[in-house]
Amino acid sequence: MMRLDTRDPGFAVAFETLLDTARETTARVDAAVAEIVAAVRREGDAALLHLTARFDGWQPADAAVLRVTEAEIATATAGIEPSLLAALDLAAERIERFHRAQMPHDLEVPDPAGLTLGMRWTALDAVGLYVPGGKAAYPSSVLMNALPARVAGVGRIAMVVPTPGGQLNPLVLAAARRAGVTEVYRLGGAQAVAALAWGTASIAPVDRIVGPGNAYVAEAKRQVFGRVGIDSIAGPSEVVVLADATNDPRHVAVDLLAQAEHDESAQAILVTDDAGFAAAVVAAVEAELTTLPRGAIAGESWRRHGAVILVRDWEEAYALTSRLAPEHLQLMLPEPRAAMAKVRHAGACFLGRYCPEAIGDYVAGPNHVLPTGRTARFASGLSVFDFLKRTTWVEASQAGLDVVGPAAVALAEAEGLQAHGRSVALRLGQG
Ligand code: HSO
Ligand code: ZN
Repeated sequence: MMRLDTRDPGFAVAFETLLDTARETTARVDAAVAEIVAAVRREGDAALLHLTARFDGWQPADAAVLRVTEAEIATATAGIEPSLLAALDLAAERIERFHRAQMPHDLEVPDPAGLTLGMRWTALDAVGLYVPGGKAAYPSSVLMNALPARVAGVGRIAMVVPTPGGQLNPLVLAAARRAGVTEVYRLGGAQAVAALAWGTASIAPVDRIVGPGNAYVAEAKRQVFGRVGIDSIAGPSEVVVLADATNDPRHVAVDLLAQAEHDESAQAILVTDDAGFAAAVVAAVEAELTTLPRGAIAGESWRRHGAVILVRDWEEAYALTSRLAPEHLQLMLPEPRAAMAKVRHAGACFLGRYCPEAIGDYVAGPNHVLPTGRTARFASGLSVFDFLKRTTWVEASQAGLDVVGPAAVALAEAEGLQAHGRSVALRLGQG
């Protein structure tokens, strides 16, 4: 864990190191992925069958087996605790409500020249959702990815999930059903991404692919980008907590560990103005680590990437936080809204002492798919906008064309584009 103090002469250099340290070393898998994508394009379903045998260790009898049936979903989800289903439902309702409120309105702009200008929003036709297999499969992430698509009005949501042990995760299926996923396939890796992008005889192609995955999945998404849209490639998760000494050190400690337990590359940073409080949090982190089931992962993350930054005042804290542009920002300060106004870059903010990030991960309503690795400087979390596109339109009358047409003719002539000029000039009664 890094300890930084803005009073130290070496602070600027140390902070730069914190900013620039890459937390993830991704293996180069581009050639292997290119081969897989090419095989799926060339052989379609046949490639999916042999690649699934090779990478997931089971041999589908034919392509029809890849599709998970309604009956299978019903059987798999039958044993789920009703209280767990109720929790999933509460989360889904709240996520839906927040995303519904995001829906934008079409625009119609009358303009002084007498034209009418507009912009219309329409949903994508079909979206693919990648869900990692096994333990990395979070039902909450299924809700967070699928519900915005559903709310935006996407008609087809095709989910792919690898099943190396042959096992489907019941709660993932329940989340998919609740979120309105229309198709589920037992398929993973680069081959699943390729199938969604290019289509096969049994899987119709989609227009955009979202959802987290391993290095192969991320690289496959990069390679099919252009053919389809993709979401941003997520890096390891991170949180910055701004907390003053009036907080309970244990609360702050577990908030930091909630991030750290995601994986060894996750990063949790505490920023505070009180050295005694910082020490108390660090001690509480160590104490909690001894009992956490994922203590080994969280401990590794905390030791390798964790940091405590001691500041002279909160203005300093806001400036440093803006430079960190964290995925998650907890503002455990007396006036969190005033604090939020001063931080320019953060994926999602959690205001006050009673607002741990975990609330946002599951049930608050805003999306938990957020920009990582300082990309909050220019990127935003997943929303309905990822599943909508805009069409602009222009309506012109003869009178309107009379006003703006001559300028278009002049510009067309300057660009040497005769037909452009004539298409306007003829309507103006010239030539
Ligand atoms: N904190 C993660 C999302 C998540 N947490 C899913 C628990 N489940 C990235 O924002
Ligand atoms: Zn989380």
